[in-house]
Amino acid sequence: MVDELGLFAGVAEEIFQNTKPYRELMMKYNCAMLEVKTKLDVLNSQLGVEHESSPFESIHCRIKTPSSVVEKLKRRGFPITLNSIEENLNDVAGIRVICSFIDDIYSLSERLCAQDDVKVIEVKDYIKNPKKNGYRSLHLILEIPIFLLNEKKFMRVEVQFRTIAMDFWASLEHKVRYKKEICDAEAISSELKSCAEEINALDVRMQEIKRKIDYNV
Ligand code: 0O2
Repeated sequence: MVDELGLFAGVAEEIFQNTKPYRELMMKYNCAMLEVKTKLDVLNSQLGVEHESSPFESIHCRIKTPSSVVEKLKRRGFPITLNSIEENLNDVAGIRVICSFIDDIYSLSERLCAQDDVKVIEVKDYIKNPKKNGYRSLHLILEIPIFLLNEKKFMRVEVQFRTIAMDFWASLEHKVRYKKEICDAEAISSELKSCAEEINALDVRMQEIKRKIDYNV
């Protein structure tokens, strides 16, 4: 059964999807996402040459779907309008950077944040301060200028940095979170939490091995 808000959200999603202003806004988010991705690619190439190994393994970009935009605004109690998207959502444009080692996450993110056209709005360090469920990642909310035909506009982009192991964990946990009926959900959550601790211990050990190899100690 669709409630009144659900029905409204459905209509809003349809309107968003089919209007030019919405497509224009998403085009701007897409441009900002490409700007940040290029910055990360450049850093990866240069650090790769200097240190003979690239800091990230893979990079994934996505623009939130209209249904996901509407769902998040609705869930947070914000108006479902274009202005509200820009004011209230930080992750319409999202980039996920997957690194092998925790140190690479910090060196890449520090170099990105130090660039003079990047404004750091927020840093959420779920590696140093993991979520209760065991979730670990470093999240940056950045603002970056894009240059359009007749304007310069600042747009927000969320960048998530994770190790391969953290990403493996988060992908499975994401599935569990969005699945409606799960048998023994409590046991699964506690199993996942314990896996998150093991994964962290492994990330730390792998980092230490790399340090020994790099510095020959
Ligand atoms: P989806 O489907 O991945 O896009 P903010 O965006 O800063 O206003 P929010 O959304 O609470 O506030 O920020 P937070 O906690 O930094 O989470 C943003 C995103 O991080 C989430 O987006 C997920 O992608 C990821 N994330 C955060 N916590 C968890 C977690 O416990 N498990 C997993 N698997 N991912 C997590 P969305 O919009 O929730 O979802």
